[in-house]
Amino acid sequence: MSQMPPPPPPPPLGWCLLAFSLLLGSFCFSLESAALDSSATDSLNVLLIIVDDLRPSLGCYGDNLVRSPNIDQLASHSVLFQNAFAQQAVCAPSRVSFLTGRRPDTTRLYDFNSYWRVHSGNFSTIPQYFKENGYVTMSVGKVFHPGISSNHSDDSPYSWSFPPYHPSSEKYENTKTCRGQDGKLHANLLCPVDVADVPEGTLPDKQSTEEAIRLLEKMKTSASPFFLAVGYHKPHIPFRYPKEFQKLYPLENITLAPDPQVPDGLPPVAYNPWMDIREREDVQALNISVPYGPIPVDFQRKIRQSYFASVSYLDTEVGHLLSALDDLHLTSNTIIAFTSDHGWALGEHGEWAKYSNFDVATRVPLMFYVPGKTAPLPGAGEKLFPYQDPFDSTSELMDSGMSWTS
Ligand SMILES: *[C@@H]1O[C@H](CO)[C@@H](O)[C@H](O)[C@H]1NC(C)=O
Ligand SMILES: *[C@@H]1O[C@H](CO)[C@@H](O)[C@H](O)[C@H]1NC(C)=O
Ligand SMILES: *[C@@H]1O[C@H](CO)[C@@H](O)[C@H](O)[C@H]1NC(C)=O
Ligand SMILES: *[C@@H]1O[C@H](CO)[C@@H](O)[C@H](O)[C@H]1NC(C)=O
Ligand SMILES: [Ca+2]
Repeated sequence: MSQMPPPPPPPPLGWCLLAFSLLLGSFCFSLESAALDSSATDSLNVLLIIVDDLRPSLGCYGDNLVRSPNIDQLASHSVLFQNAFAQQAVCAPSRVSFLTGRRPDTTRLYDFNSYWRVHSGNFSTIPQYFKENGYVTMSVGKVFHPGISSNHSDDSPYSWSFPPYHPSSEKYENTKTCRGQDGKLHANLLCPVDVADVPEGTLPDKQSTEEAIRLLEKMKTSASPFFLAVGYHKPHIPFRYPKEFQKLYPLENITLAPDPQVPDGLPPVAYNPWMDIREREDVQALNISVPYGPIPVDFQRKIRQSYFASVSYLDTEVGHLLSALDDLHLTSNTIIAFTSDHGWALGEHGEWAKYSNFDVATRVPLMFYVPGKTAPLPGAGEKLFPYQDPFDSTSELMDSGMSWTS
């Protein structure tokens, strides 16, 4: 792999299409009645939806419990990758890796403490590549990890045409806004809320959807194509979500992980003691032993319930966003990429949260909708997609795509 991406080539479609045009099908996005007219526009727009800590617990990945009708609907028009794995189950290293198309060994970021442009190499990013090729690039919510790993600016000005948007209510995420059993407000892990009662009367992902829709409305009449990245916060902890979503998952319907015990002989290095969960007030009160726990089984069920409820809340926000795209008649000329920065263990082998290298923590949903091109795979794919090298891997994938359809 070369140190820098190749010089900007003429094709306007960008990495998603280039790297993932391995499947060529033909269909119309059923939500949008307008017939596709490939001559209507030269450059497709790109909507990248990047979710925080979402494992593929989604209907479209065969989960029978989780309600995710909007993401499933997107999946039904997309190429869905069954074997997509993040490079590392931690936000900053994973995001810097896939946004630069380089492994953590190259970006030299395994934590949160350095900015790749000064620490390892002045690598271009996917949005930067679009920006340098005539796109208006926009960031809403958590796209780059905040802090020094993106120079406290989400890699501005290199990646974005104007300053990224962050929802104002994000600052309350870790404060005492969760009603506990004692009737008082706590900084809990489990945090179903009445949205009317929380500070500002809204939640970060709702604000991000609203801002993204505002930007889409603005871009509708723009002469330039756009690359809009929308970074959703849920289901990242705390599980702070509108409480009505809890009703979708009655506790009596929630099972434990199929293998909830820490296995005998597990090498300690393979295990991560989920310290971020332990810091929450409701978990602290359980006095769980470090490093292995266990978490009491009724609380395990509650964590799973709240994770799934957060996923359904997220799904609703994705639905609002995609409906707006449709209402604005942009679905016929916008590529939609949907993914997450890593997964999350929900009690499998006694493991919780991210950080480990088990599949549940590293596997991510990944799908691409390309107007007029994509259709779901006829069967589950077997190939690994290691999140690498979007700039460099085009020719091989293009060839296999061509032969697949012929
Ligand atoms: C890093 O790359 C950007 C463009 O990709 C360029 O504008 C900037 O000058 C470079 N910085 C250094 C230190 O080379
Ligand atoms: C990081 O941000 C600081 C402060 O805005 C700026 O002076 C510096 O040039 C940025 N680093 C790079 C590599 O652009
Ligand atoms: C809970 O499980 C029961 C029994 O399988 C099922 O009938 C019911 O629909 C489930 N409820 C929900 C909300 O999934
Ligand atoms: C917490 O658990 C430890 C043993 O695991 C015990 O010694 C301690 O007294 C407990 N503390 C509380 C507050 O229950
Ligand atoms: Ca994350």
